[in-house]
Amino acid sequence: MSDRSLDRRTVLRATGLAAVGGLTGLAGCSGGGSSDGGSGDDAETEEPTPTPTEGGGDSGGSGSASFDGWFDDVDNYDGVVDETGSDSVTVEVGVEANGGAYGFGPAAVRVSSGTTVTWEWTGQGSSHNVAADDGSFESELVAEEGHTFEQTFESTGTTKYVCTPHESLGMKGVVVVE
Ligand SMILES: [Cu+2]
Repeated sequence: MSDRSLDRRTVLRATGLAAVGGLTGLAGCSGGGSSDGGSGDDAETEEPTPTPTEGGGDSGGSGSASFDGWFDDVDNYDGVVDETGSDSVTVEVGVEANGGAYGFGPAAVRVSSGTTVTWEWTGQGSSHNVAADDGSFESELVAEEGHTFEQTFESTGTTKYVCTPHESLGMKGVVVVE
């Protein structure tokens, strides 16, 4: 299969080369700049044939990497922190980010299914909450340092969440369960 296509390509290339060679030879013989236009046209016609196009590969994985733009306006997102296998995973609420203490730390975390994630308030940046984008959980809105909120993630998938009052500033996070 590949042999056949290679053969065909070789034949086409040879033909193209012969044609180009002939033209080049002619141009060389005439030696003048006046034949530029003509040879340019011919080169354009030959070119598409010998060029095998191997997949464009346009913007494939970037969408999932940034969670479909979820973190575009989140300045403390620095990749997904891998906490798979950890017994306890803590995310700080109110870390320095997004123009104040308006971040989750880390913004994105990966955990094993069955893991309980504990959000712990730093006491910075006034009142925060933790509210799932899909409505599956929502903490109370509090400012108190040391306050905690827990959520156990049983099923695999990605859960996006925000701090409701600071979502527009970029106080957003993700828990990836695998
Ligand atoms: Cu907040």
